[in-house]
Amino acid sequence: MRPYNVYTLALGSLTLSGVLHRASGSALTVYNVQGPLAVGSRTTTSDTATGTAVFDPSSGTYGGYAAYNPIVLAPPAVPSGLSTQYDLVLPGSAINVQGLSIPQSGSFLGFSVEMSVVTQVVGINASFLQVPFLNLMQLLAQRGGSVNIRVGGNTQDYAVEVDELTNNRGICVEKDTDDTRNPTQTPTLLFTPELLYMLSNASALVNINWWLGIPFNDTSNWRLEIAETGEAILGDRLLGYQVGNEPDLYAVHGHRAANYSAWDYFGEFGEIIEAIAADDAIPRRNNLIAPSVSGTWTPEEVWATGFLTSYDSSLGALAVEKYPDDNCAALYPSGGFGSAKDPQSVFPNYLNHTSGQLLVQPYLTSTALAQQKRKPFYMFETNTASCGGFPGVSDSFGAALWAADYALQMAYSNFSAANLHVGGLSDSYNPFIPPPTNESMFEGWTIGPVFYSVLAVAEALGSSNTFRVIDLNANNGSIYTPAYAIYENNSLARLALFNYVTDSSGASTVTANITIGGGRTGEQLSTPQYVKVKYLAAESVSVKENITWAGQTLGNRFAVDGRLKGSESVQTVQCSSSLGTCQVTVPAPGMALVFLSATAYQEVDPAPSSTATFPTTSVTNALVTVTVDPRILSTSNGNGSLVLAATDHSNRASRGANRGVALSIFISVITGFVFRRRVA
Ligand SMILES: *[C@@H]1O[C@H](CO)[C@@H](O)[C@H](O)[C@H]1NC(C)=O
Ligand SMILES: *[C@@H]1O[C@H](CO)[C@@H](O)[C@H](O)[C@H]1NC(C)=O
Ligand SMILES: *[C@@H]1O[C@H](CO)[C@@H](O)[C@H](O)[C@H]1NC(C)=O
Ligand SMILES: *[C@@H]1O[C@H](CO)[C@@H](O)[C@H](O)[C@H]1NC(C)=O
Ligand SMILES: *[C@@H]1O[C@H](CO)[C@@H](O)[C@H](O)[C@H]1NC(C)=O
Ligand SMILES: *[C@@H]1O[C@H](CO)[C@@H](O)[C@H](O)[C@H]1NC(C)=O
Ligand SMILES: *[C@@H]1O[C@H](CO)[C@@H](O)[C@H](O)[C@H]1NC(C)=O
Ligand SMILES: *[C@@H]1O[C@H](CO)[C@@H](O)[C@H](O)[C@H]1NC(C)=O
Ligand SMILES: *[C@@H]1O[C@H](CO)[C@@H](O)[C@H](O)[C@H]1NC(C)=O
Ligand SMILES: *[C@@H]1O[C@H](CO)[C@@H](O)[C@H](O)[C@H]1NC(C)=O
Ligand SMILES: *[C@@H]1O[C@H](CO)[C@@H](O)[C@H](O)[C@H]1NC(C)=O
Ligand SMILES: CC(=O)N[C@H]1CO[C@H](CO)[C@@H](O)[C@@H]1O
Repeated sequence: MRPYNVYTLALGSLTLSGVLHRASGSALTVYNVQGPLAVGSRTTTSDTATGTAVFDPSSGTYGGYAAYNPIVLAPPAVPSGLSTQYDLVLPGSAINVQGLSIPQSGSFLGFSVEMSVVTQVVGINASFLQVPFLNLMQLLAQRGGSVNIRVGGNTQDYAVEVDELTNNRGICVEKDTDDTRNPTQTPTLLFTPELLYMLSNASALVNINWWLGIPFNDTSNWRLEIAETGEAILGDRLLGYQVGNEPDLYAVHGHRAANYSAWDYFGEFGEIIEAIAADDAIPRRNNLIAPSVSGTWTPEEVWATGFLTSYDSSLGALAVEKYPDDNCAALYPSGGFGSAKDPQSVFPNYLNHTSGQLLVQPYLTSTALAQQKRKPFYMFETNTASCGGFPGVSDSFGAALWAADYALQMAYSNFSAANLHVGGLSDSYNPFIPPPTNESMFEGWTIGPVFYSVLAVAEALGSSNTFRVIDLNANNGSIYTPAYAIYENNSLARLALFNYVTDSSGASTVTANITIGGGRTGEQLSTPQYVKVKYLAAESVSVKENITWAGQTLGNRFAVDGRLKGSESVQTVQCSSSLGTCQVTVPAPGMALVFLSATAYQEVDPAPSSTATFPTTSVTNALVTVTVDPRILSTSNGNGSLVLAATDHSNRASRGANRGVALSIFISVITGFVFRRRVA
């Protein structure tokens, strides 16, 4: 691994001697992560990356970017009376199972990228894509078939599409810095169609599909340009348009009158539908996504307006947005949110099965209604906590277990997609984040533990779009050891077994005794001779580092290029034919993904040699030069104009090397793209 540079060492010394040490007690409080912000009275419970943080080693608390906060909390104590062995007697055939979900796709768990952050994570413009991003997405696409990403958030409502940006720096999105009007500090974003070309070019390399949002701030002057250009440029890659982002917070944010209600939203939605209908440049009129309420209004309040009946033909999907908690008081100390929550005391809220169940409960009526209306139902934006997340919680291994459990709970509850929010450097919950711009010459990316949840869920739900999920209420309903069964094409294929407990002694390792079939009529499947098991593992729920999926890791902070490192380790568990059981252990903490048949396993296990990612090649010192292997590009999804048929890889590598030390990781990406264009 590359040595850390000075910045990292400075951070390291602060963290290790100072903050980290105190963090092992319980009273550590991390406030003002983002620096003071001048805001109005109430602000936001949803997330927008705003402001910049100042790294201030002289202060008692961490003042750097929340995305790299060094806080490590104490894991909760081992619960008493944990039952460490339980039976799972499961029908092999779905015919004998009550309550399975609707069929799910491996892209179920995707991402929501704040519009203002898209040029940090996806690319700068259409010819400058972030290779670590492509690699990460490719890991998911290989497992789940495709990746779905929503580009939007608070910033989408004030975004303006323009032909050209005035301070042309080659970046396709720009903040209008003169704009001080917005009370939540949601910046006005200016973007060019190049943004959409950029997304399209990413989709030509990796199987990524996109959701966008139509700005909704100005009902007398709809800005439909994104819908006009979006589909023309993205074609089938465009999944739909969100119309209204958390309208239930518009009043609180000062974006509408204080009495703004679900009825007002209903009315405005009707108006934009008319505007779209009158716009010949928008070919599809059935792909709108609404109402995206965040809990201030219930979905029922919106349904009560007749929304679903009135707008049936315009709606492609229904959606809500929800974070289980918020860290607003810490983020906006004078924002009227009361006193800041202590991350240590909220940590246990994420470390049990109840969290995901409570999160989906308010939506069960709506997911059933959505099925009746034949519309998918999405959790369009979510993560551990709004207003930046809780440092030490949102970026812990515990959050990875939480997000995987929550996602499978949503899948079981008949949601059809869920998007983990990527908010930027001011947030501690990012699934992935590039280094700050001024560090991009030296550093790699940083992975949030919740990225591993997406990887695990993509594997659990596979790529056949036939997977159905059920919460097994396992271990007599223990909140610490939930388990899900996943059926494919009516046959039991996989199990996801969790253990939220941290116990290095091994005494809390849980064993599931799995029996399949059990003599039921019509059962094709019985307990197999062996099962394959992949573990999501780390030392404790508190750690941010050394997290592994099937023995491989993406790397620690600033060390990620988007490829899994180390050799894959998949356990083979022999089953007992005399007892008819397979005993699978789940470490404390950890998650086990159990593959119950050779087919179930082979489907998601790309042979390492066929792992089609975009390799980076280290050439000089601490610098990394990125090259894109043409064999990989030509076998990757899509067949866009950027894809090379064949080129000599060594040639490419030497081109990178020739550019020498002054080149950043990103410049090399350009080399790749420019080069491709020349030869294409
Ligand atoms: C699990 O299986 C083992 C070995 O067959 C047995 O000793 C144990 O009692 C079983 N556990 C439960 C909870 O049934
Ligand atoms: C894309 O960004 C790169 C890197 O900043 C820049 O060199 C290039 O000119 C930009 N392309 C366009 C079309 O602006
Ligand atoms: C909506 O946003 C646009 C772009 O930021 C701005 O020009 C316009 O004045 C806003 N309209 C309202 C009613 O807020
Ligand atoms: C809501 O408030 C606005 C002024 O802020 C007022 O014009 C309007 O009549 C009010 N609507 C209702 C339904 O009270
Ligand atoms: C489990 O999680 C729920 C919901 O987050 C929380 O209210 C509860 O206190 C947690 N239970 C324990 C024992 O930590
Ligand atoms: C999900 O939908 C299926 C099929 O309609 C239904 O049987 C099941 O009860 C639903 N699950 C939940 C948790 O609502
Ligand atoms: C990057 O910016 C941060 C925050 O302003 C600063 O602490 C750090 O030293 C800078 N790094 C470099 C290499 O300039
Ligand atoms: C299962 O849980 C219930 C309620 O928590 C409890 O009463 C019962 O004793 C438990 N059964 C076993 C076998 O542990
Ligand atoms: C599931 O069914 C589909 C369609 O019948 C078939 O193409 C696919 O191979 C099946 N998958 C498995 C694992 O049986
Ligand atoms: C991660 O693993 C490495 C190598 O095993 C070890 O040196 C390091 O201390 C670990 N880091 C943490 C935070 O556990
Ligand atoms: C890709 O595009 C090339 C040229 O446009 C075409 O010849 C080739 O058949 C395409 N391949 C696939 C797999 O679509
Ligand atoms: C496949 C694809 O969308 N290619 C686009 C990449 O971006 C350029 C603009 O820079 C477009 O011209 C291509 O069509």
